Amino acid sequence: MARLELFTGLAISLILAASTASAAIIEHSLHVRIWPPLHIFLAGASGSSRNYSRSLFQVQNLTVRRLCHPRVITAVNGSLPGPTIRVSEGDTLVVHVFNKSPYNLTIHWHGIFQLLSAWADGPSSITQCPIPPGSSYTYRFTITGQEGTLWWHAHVSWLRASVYGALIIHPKKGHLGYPFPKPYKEVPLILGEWWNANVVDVEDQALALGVPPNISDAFTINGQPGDLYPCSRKHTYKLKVRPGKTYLLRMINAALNNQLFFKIADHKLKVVAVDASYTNPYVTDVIVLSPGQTADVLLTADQIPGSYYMAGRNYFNAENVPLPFDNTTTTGILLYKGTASLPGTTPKMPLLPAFNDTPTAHKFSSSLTSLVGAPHWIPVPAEVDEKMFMTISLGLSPCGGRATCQGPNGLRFSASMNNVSFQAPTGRSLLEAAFFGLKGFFTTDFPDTPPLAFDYTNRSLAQSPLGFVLKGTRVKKLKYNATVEIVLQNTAFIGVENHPMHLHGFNFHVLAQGFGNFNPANDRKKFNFVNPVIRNTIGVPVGGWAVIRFQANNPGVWMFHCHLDVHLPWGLATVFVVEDGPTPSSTLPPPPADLPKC
Ligand SMILES: *[C@@H]1O[C@H](CO)[C@@H](O)[C@H](O)[C@H]1NC(C)=O
Ligand SMILES: *[C@@H]1O[C@H](CO)[C@@H](O)[C@H](O)[C@H]1NC(C)=O
Ligand SMILES: *[C@@H]1O[C@H](CO)[C@@H](O)[C@H](O)[C@H]1NC(C)=O
Ligand SMILES: *[C@@H]1O[C@H](CO)[C@@H](O)[C@H](O)[C@H]1NC(C)=O
Ligand SMILES: *[C@@H]1O[C@H](CO)[C@@H](O)[C@H](O)[C@H]1NC(C)=O
Ligand SMILES: *[C@@H]1O[C@H](CO)[C@@H](O)[C@H](O)[C@H]1NC(C)=O
Ligand SMILES: *[C@@H]1O[C@H](CO)[C@@H](O)[C@H](O)[C@H]1NC(C)=O
Ligand SMILES: *[C@@H]1O[C@H](CO)[C@@H](O)[C@H](O)[C@H]1NC(C)=O
Ligand SMILES: *[C@@H]1O[C@H](CO)[C@@H](O)[C@H](O)[C@H]1NC(C)=O
Ligand SMILES: [Cu+2]
Repeated sequence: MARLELFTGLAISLILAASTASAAIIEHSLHVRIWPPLHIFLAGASGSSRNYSRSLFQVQNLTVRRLCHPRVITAVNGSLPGPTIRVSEGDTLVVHVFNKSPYNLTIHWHGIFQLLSAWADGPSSITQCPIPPGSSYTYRFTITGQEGTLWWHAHVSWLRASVYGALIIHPKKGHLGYPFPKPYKEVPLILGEWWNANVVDVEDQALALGVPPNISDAFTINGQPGDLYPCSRKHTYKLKVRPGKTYLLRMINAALNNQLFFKIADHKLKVVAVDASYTNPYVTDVIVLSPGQTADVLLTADQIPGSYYMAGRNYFNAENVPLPFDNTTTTGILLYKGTASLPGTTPKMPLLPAFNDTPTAHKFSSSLTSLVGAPHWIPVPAEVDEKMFMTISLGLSPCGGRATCQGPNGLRFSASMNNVSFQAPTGRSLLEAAFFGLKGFFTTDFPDTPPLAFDYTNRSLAQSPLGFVLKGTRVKKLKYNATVEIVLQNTAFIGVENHPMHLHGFNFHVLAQGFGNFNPANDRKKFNFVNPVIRNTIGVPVGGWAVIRFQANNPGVWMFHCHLDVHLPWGLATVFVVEDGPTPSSTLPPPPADLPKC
């Protein structure tokens, strides 16, 4: 029997109905908070007219001064980060993107379901060919069944280093509102990564040589590195707060290659949602975000009025990797109104976790649970149609072409899932190829299990020849509405590392996660079927595993990939091709007329 504690604080006992029941629910006594109180849950309004929100993105060169020098970056509407988009759940968003940059461009709406609008998802070569310089494309999609903090970013080469911004979905007017007291103010807080060099050059150089790329020079908060870096006093984000008030920080990790710890000196933080899914309130002094992840965090200005640093730095967890990493610290200042920041006084600095503090990172990510009954909450799909076991590996591949690679034995660094290193198609996007039935762009033989079972996380695998991998454009086909369970298993080829795996088109439930090799006999018992966290990006623990479930209720072509931009072009990706359903409302419409051509 499960003990359910109402949001109101009331405690009741409830046997969960058979629809979501599983052995685990019945056997274990669980403490579950449910929101909203049942009488509110039964209420509800519905409108039929649709609201449009139109936006224009001008993407072009921008010269900004950072770390003592002027630099040219690619940016949207002349700002870093780009503009924040605010919509209400149910709205249709129309964004005209004009590419005035010198690079091929696409924009991805990270975490948006894109129900029947896969053509607007954005990953280059997957759902569209890129928008060439001097051209434009209009992204058009309706946002249904989700609310909270998401974001948009470039999904081609490394451009998202500076082409990113917040996408905030408010609850529909007249609906339930937030499952927590309305905050005094809402503040986007975007963590980013800064390069002094041109990021496209950094990526091109690394891929030409087949070696890991150069590292970044700074981290940023809302585009500002903060005053621990040279010449950056003026480039420090400041948040002024009123004593006693509560602020909703809409946090996003937009960094390319680094997971980050974040703290504010002396202040507790309360997580109320991640990846635009409400969570049980989780009080912590540290936030841990992988690239791609978001968190809605309540901050109450309840300390002695003064100034406090907020700070972020690397959670660097790669083992056996003698490479340098960005070990710098970004800061912003939390300033209580009415307190002058006196010259010569420095704000109080939080003590950040050690770079390799995996216990802290794991405690954060494994403590999050979904808020049962909150708006858009859905139960875990009970029946599983497709069971997959996917290894996630670094490795080495043939150098290819006439290039000469500087990786071990003249090979190139690479990455794979189930021993397939993903190769993007050329000439057409996968979605066009799937939609029009074009042959020769992909095969549907992505394996459900790795070709070989081995001791996946044994550290002596580092130099194993089994880490050799070939490229292929192999996808997994799914019937409309199939429920999919995936065991994600990291391997120790080259080295172990936490990989943030991001699924396009769907949210998933995270049933369990752990270290070492997944052991079905023991680890299935740990599955949370009651209130597992719901997200679109999961940091698969370093040298460990995670299990996710989702329902393929959206026809289209959906990428599933590592959100570290160092691993994505190495091939750490696969693709789901979800078939149309039986009705017009489960059938993907044809592409818009302005879909870019290759
Ligand atoms: C459109 O917006 C109006 C005003 O904000 C709101 O009352 C209405 O419910 C919205 N309609 C839909 C379908 O979201
Ligand atoms: C971007 O800038 C254009 C003008 O250059 C403006 O019309 C548009 O509203 C801006 N977009 C956003 C989302 O702020
Ligand atoms: C934009 O920046 C790139 C790289 O710095 C440069 O090659 C290009 O000439 C610039 N384009 C314009 C229109 O300024
Ligand atoms: C990468 O770093 C190396 C060593 O510091 C430097 O020589 C090279 O120019 C850098 N590459 C780019 C594209 O900035
Ligand atoms: C960061 O790395 C540099 C170069 O590897 C090193 O000199 C420095 O001491 C490191 N700083 C910290 C805070 O670890
Ligand atoms: C890892 O593999 C090596 C070589 O096969 C073996 O000797 C060792 O016992 C394994 N380590 C563990 C922890 O199982
Ligand atoms: C992966 O495939 C390559 C090429 O076929 C093979 O050499 C290697 O042993 C395979 N590794 C694993 C772990 O399956
Ligand atoms: C898809 O599955 C959901 C719930 O699992 C069900 O309500 C819906 O009817 C299904 N749709 C189709 C077309 O099978
Ligand atoms: C830009 O995209 C086109 C079409 O996909 C492709 O042919 C071209 O090589 C790309 N350019 C660069 C610099 O990647
Ligand atoms: Cu990765």
